[in-house]
Amino acid sequence: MSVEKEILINGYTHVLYKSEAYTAAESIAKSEAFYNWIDTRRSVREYSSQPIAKSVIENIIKSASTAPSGAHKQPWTFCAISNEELKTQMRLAAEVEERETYAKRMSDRWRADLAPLGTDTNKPFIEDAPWVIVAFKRVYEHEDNVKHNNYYVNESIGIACGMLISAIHNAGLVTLTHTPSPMNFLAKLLERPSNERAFLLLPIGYPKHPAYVPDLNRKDLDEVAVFYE
Ligand code: IYR
Repeated sequence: MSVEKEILINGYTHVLYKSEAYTAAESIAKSEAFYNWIDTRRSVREYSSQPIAKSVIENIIKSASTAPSGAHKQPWTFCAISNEELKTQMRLAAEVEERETYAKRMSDRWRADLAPLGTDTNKPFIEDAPWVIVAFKRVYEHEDNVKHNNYYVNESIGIACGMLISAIHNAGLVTLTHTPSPMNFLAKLLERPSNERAFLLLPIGYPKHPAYVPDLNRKDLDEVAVFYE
């Protein structure tokens, strides 16, 4: 049987999807190897200032931008910052918010939940890491001076950030998800347009040597999954 390279659906071209042809055994082996590899990822808070080639950052962002998104609007802008002055300004502004958050916005329970992770109001990683990425969600787009809301914006950028984190791990680098709250200072500092809202700040670099991470356990499969067979 000959297979068409492309077909029309609703008048729009659909191209043939080339799937990876693995045997069942290969799929089992690959899924296990992937799990074992991604299970080595950790959020790291201590960074070396060793530089990273810009092309690595570009590839990481291109990988994130392959994420599925609502109506394929790709409602994200990834700002990559290596400029020392900007990183210093971001650190200072983030620490102002964090001091307020830790002192006044967090409940006692929240502070207690964070204690094992060793987080505090100091954010040296924003300056120490050679690159910082700030992911902005694009709430709407302007077309002919009309605002068009994007769809499932939080879901879309959340998935893209997950893929960004995996791409960072794949490159042998480390990151962490920093969520200064509120984050409006980031849009101001980076002069972003009014349709963009800061979503997540991620330092990217090599870990300091030695670097330490909290002694955490991950939930077992039966705590995170329910099978209906
Ligand atoms: N927003 C702060 C505090 C913080 C909150 C949670 I929930 C964490 O899991 C870790 C830190 C920060 O980003 O450091």
